[in-house]
Amino acid sequence: MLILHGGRRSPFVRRVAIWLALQGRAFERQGVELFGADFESFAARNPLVRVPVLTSPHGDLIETAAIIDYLETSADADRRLLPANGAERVACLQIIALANAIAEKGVAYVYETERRPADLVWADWVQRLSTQLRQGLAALEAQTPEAGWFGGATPNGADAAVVATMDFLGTVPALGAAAACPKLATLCARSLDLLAFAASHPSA
Ligand SMILES: N[C@@H](CCC(=O)N[C@@H](CS)C(=O)NCC(=O)O)C(=O)O
Repeated sequence: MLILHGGRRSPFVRRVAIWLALQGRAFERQGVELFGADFESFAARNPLVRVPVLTSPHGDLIETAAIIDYLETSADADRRLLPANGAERVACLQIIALANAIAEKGVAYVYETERRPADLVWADWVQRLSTQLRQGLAALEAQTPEAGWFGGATPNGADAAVVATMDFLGTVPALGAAAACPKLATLCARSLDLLAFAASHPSA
């Protein structure tokens, strides 16, 4: 049995959860108190004490990109969520890269504004993160389809990454990400019609 370790708010854990579900894989979820009780014990699964970790027949896998590579290469061809090759694969991976980069900056924003003591918050850094997020979101919004999915008639890996990132940013009201990105907001709303997305929503 595959076990996905990590909480519901993490955009990286969510991407793996959506990916597993879209591929129709059975898996269990295991919450982790990274900033609390599990900090020491979780190092046995990931020495960096980060999530996601996927417990698999090959042991504890770390880092979203490597976990996704495992899921893709171990799936039957008709279950894969990345185009096999060519321009379609490049385009799909670039959307995932952009969504991932936005998620990284969003997580940095959350650490700076929610975890750091208020008297130590670096205002210039918060401003820089906000600018990077706004620019990244504008680029992603511009490439978002008016209808359907990045994958066309059915969602692919780009949809998994984009929805995971946007729903995470939705947990940070100060960013107002959805208001600035109507096509992305519509895509996220549409995703909730599918259990593969809805089951792992941060509020589920
Ligand atoms: N590059 C990593 C990033 C993972 C990551 O930053 N996860 C966060 C949760 S959203 C985490 O575990 N943070 C704890 C820490 O960095 O100490 C991946 O894609 O797996």
